[in-house]
Amino acid sequence: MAKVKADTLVLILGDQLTPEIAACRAAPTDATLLICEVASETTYVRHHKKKIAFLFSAMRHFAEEMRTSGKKVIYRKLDDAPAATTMTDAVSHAIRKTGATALYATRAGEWRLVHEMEEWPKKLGIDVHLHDDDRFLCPREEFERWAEDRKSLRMEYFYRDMRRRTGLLMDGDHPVGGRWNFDAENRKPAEADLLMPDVARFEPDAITRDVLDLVRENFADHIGSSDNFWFAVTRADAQKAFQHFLREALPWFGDFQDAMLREKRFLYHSVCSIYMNCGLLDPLAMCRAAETEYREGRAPLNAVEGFIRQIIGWREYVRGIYFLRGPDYTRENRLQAMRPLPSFYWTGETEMECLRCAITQTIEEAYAHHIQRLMVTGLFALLAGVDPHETHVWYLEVYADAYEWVEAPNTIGMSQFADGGYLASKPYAASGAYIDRMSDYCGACVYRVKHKAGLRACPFNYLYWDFLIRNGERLSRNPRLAQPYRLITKMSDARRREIAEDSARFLSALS
Ligand code: FAD
Ligand code: DLZ
Ligand code: SF4
Repeated sequence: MAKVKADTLVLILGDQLTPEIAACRAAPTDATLLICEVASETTYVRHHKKKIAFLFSAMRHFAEEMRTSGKKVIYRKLDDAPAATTMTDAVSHAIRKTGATALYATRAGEWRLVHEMEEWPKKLGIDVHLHDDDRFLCPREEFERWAEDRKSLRMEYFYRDMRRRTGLLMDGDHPVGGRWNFDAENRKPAEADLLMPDVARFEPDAITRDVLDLVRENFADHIGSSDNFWFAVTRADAQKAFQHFLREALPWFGDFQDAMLREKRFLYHSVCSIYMNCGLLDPLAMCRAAETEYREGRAPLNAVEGFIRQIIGWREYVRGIYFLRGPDYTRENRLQAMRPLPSFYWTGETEMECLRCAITQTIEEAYAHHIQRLMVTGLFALLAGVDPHETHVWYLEVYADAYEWVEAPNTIGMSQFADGGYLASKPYAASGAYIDRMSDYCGACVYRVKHKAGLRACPFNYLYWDFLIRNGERLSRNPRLAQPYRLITKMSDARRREIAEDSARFLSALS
């Protein structure tokens, strides 16, 4: 790092890449921005190669953007000497080099780093100003107040509050179209269609190519490949990617939100979480732009409402839960699931076509859409009784959009039901029939989705019942599971034995 004098430093983390971030707004305008590539951030879990490449390139481009706008910037590269293992090391080093007497920073999105930052006022020996991250509609304290007197938290009521607060899709006090939620219309299976749009792809420039070399050299043993890198890495290109989604995919987003196709990895999804979560796109501005598409007749209400609900509803809600439940949330395991994550999650080598497709795509793209995460990889881990912490680490590592505040509630709460129903009212458990209805995976699978038992039967079919029977004590009183538990009470002993034997055979082969 070159010697520079600076009175005040503003630390910008890799997922805070906007000049509107709280610390930047609070600091004096002539403060020096500090952006650091730090080893511990790349290895506290072993992030996917494309995730590291994306973030480092976006950080380097953001530094350029800020310099061009007249800001002073100190950028620390991963291999700059002396090595900085942790964020605290990197910041201490910058303070020594610059003689800075004040540091501004915005609180991180993961407890691990929040705790590290809270030590800084003591450790760094200069004035430290920590600011809440106010890029979210619902501040942490407000979510706590909202949750305080409720027996169970349900996203739908939170979402309605966010609609009222933002005025998005509202006609006065009423939801546009007379209903808050059009989800029931958003469950159509898709058919492979040559006219289906591709995701917006961007050619790596010199900065990205440098980063890709660095990743190849330093992270060879992390999952995935850095080849075929197409993410946007600047604010301008992320905006182009979003505009591409608005034009080419939003009108069909609702209808096919839950669909899965072997040859279409992105369907009509926005593929924008990557950009939103690191600060390149502003979620509220995106929702307003989507609303305009509806108001001006270019996209139907079910699509636009669905898209807006994911962002001002689910995205805000899971963040509220993450901070409300505290740092131990990722250790929740109410179903006491203990199985190690099967090794095919790291290779995609399995005969189950749905899992092969979702995992191979994840390894190649660092992306899978929601239903692949929830109803393929998540569903299998749930039914097989995989330790939810191992599943959580996998999701945090493999997706380019993954940060604990959003990943952990989705994995621990929604997908693995490991918090005992705090986030979701029932486990997302299903047999192979669900995957068959929503995808074209089963036709290409060695297993038979219509078979209930035996070597050729779809494993989801017996694992579903085995999961419910195994967890009967904990789940049978859940009113939303009354119907399957009624069927279980009517099951013959022979059928129960068959389910137990098929499941035991399959699961023991897994390990
Ligand atoms: P779209 O389908 O285009 O949806 C639009 C936007 O809505 C997304 O970009 C995202 O910002 C938001 N959104 C949609 N669903 C959710 C949700 N359940 N929670 C929060 N925001 C949502 N999302 C992440 O951003 N990071 C994660 O690490 C992450 N981990 C997940 C793990 C599991 C087990 C599951 C089931 C879901 C996870 N999600 C995560 C939520 C969701 O799968 C992704 O946001 C979505 O797939 C991103 O793709 P997209 O941008 O094409 O989304
Ligand atoms: C994910 C990530 C990675 C891989 N590397 C860095 C880094 O080198 N420097 C940095 O400032 N941030 C990085 N990040 C993002 C942080 O891990 C993220 O800010 C925290 O996890 C909080 O969300
Ligand atoms: Fe997946 Fe079962 Fe369908 Fe095979 S048959 S693709 S394992 S759901």
